[in-house]
Amino acid sequence: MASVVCGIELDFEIVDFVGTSDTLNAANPIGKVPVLILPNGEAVFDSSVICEVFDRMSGNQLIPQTLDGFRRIRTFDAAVTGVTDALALCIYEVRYRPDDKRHPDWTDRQMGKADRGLRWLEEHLVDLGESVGLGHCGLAALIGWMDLRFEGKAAKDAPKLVEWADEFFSDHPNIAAMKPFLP
Ligand SMILES: N[C@@H](CCC(=O)N[C@@H](CS)C(=O)NCC(=O)O)C(=O)O
Repeated sequence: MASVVCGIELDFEIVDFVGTSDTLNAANPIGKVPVLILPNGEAVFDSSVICEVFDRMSGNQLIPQTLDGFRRIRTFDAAVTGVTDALALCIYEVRYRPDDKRHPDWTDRQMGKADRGLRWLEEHLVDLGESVGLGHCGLAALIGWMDLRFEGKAAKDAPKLVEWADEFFSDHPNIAAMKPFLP
């Protein structure tokens, strides 16, 4: 989504991050997606770093450069990332741990972080401002991903965010085309 905003064309390669992928681990030792491979073959990883690279490549199309704008959007994005990370940990608890090793209190703790983060995002939607940038892309990606992995949760717990995303995707079909999907 951020690449679309910045007018940067990418070739996409789908890799399996659930199992062990030598291709992914060679590009990112942490074994996580996304990874950006530059024309010179260098790898850039962690979505926040990739977005900062896009931002610089595009003359700051993604991140405001005023102190106040920077603080506002980076903090908004940190909340999006925090919700995503907490929900991902809930998925991993089920995906990677056998039944008898699961710890519901720990999962509840992560879900509490996600729920507080979603409420915070609803209260701070105004921080996004008019110009489409990092905060819009992060939130749109989060809601798109929740649709896949936590069907119905966003509509129940964060209806304002879903309303915002519906309008955003309908206003920006080129960004909507980049919504998360299951291969
Ligand atoms: N902080 C990283 C998180 C990326 C992340 O957690 N990606 C997940 C997929 S949504 C992943 O690759 N998980 C595989 C794993 O944790 O082994 C980022 O924003 O790039």
